[in-house]
Amino acid sequence: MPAYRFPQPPASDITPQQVYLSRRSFIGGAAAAGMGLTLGAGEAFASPLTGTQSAYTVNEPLTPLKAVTTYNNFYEFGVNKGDPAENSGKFKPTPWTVKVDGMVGKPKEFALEDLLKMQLEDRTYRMRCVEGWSMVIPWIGLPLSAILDQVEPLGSAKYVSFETVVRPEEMPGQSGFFQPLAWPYVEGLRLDEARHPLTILALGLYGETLPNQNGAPVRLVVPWKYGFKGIKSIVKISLVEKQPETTWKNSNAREYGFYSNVNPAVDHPRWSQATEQRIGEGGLFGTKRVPTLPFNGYADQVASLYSGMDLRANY
Ligand SMILES: Nc1nc2c(c(=O)[nH]1)N[C@H]1C(S)=C(S)[C@@H](COP(=O)(O)O)O[C@H]1N2
Ligand SMILES: [Mo]
Repeated sequence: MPAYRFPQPPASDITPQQVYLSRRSFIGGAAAAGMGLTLGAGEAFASPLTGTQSAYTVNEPLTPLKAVTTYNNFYEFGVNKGDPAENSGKFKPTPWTVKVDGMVGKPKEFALEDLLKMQLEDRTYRMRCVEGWSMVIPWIGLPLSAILDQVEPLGSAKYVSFETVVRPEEMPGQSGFFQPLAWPYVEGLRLDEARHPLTILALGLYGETLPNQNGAPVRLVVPWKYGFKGIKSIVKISLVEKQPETTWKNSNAREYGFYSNVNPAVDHPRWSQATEQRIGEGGLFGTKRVPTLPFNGYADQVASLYSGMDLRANY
């Protein structure tokens, strides 16, 4: 990632977030349908996506929807934080299929409709970007393990690799003179990380299908790792034997490793990882920083995956 800069938190006087919050509080109540319709009029909630409440969810102030959808990293649409929202209008997230192949008993192509029909869950997660900022985002998605179970991984499969779509016609960052990364964007997890119940494929946020800038129509979310592991607009998932290549490690292996677990004790070579700025908190030009937690606060659930591992060597 380019030089570190303090983010400028967008204003938080956002009605869609309030609409979402009111709608959530009605879920399960008899008033849901009628009130939802009233609140949704003229808003982006004409086709709300809902999931069952999940135990894997944090109860912390949500980052305003406006910030979640205008302060993004998605280099296929440009390298500046505002680029994905501004340049992703031509991107077509439907129709869509995700191909799951490799060392599996039953390779399968999942149409977006198949994914949307699976058991979706509401998952509010803390998200930590390696650049030093964080958000709290109410995702809707499904455990990645549900997909993996369907394709029946073979004993030889040890890792899972992921690939983003390549569409220079629709993604200006893939067609310009300056190509910041090699495409496709690729990511990977160890199979046990991929199967961990916290790991999800997100299909929506704030009660709506994913905006293009957030990785429509389907992206990975691994809340105990730095944000760049959360690969967007996924077209392929492969079960493999060897540790897969990952985009940021390929781009700069000294600064970005395969594991990328959030770790306040291991600095990035160019800056400390001890604290973070919650986007949208502390006023328009707020620079208030809060401590970063080991594994982004999910240590109780995931630390055992790495027992006996040197987390400084495996960054
Ligand atoms: N394909 C692709 N996926 C990507 C990126 C990218 O540039 N391309 N950026 C990553 C980074 S660095 C972060 S912090 C998150 C940001 O997700 P958000 O914009 O939904 O908050 O997406 C990740 N996934
Ligand atoms: Mo990031």
